Amino acid sequence: MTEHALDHVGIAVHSLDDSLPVFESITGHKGYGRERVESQGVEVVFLGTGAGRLELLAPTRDDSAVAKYLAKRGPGMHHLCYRVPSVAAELDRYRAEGRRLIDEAPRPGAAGHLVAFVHPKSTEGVLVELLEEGH
Ligand code: CMX
Repeated sequence: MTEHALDHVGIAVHSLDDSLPVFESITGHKGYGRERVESQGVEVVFLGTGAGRLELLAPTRDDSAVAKYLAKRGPGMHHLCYRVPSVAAELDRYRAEGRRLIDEAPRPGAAGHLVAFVHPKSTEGVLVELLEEGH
């Protein structure tokens, strides 16, 4: 079995302006890479490096996945993102295991990385993001 490194933990928040200082205080890291990802209806910012990296996500539209999550569950852990050599190959593997894919093919995510999401109902209640190494 191939080992996959955790790239980041995604945390849903209502407002980056309000929540970033809280997580800067918790982690001791300054936020960086703040960016709007219009295709996902989110604005994101990252903190830290390595396996402890966090991505804060705030909705930019009422109909976005993160807005729906916040309305239903409030702020909190939203997803785990794993780095993989090939998102397409990993999607094939998940498909072969009978898991429910949100993205049938890799697509561009934050910072131009190739990503895909797997439905939390087929991964023990945790939304999984796959991110291609080097892209
Ligand atoms: N983690 C765990 N469970 C989640 C979840 C999450 N992040 N989001 C939704 N769910 C649960 C819901 O609570 C619900 O459970 P119940 O049926 O037991 O109540 C179930 O999944 C289905 O939820 P839903 O409301 O019917 O479906 P949604 O329309 O909210 O869609 C999901 C859920 C995961 C398919 C959608 O959020 C999605 O497509 N996510 C992938 C894209 C994404 O999250 N983008 C933002 C991040 C972008 C980035 O990092 O750049």
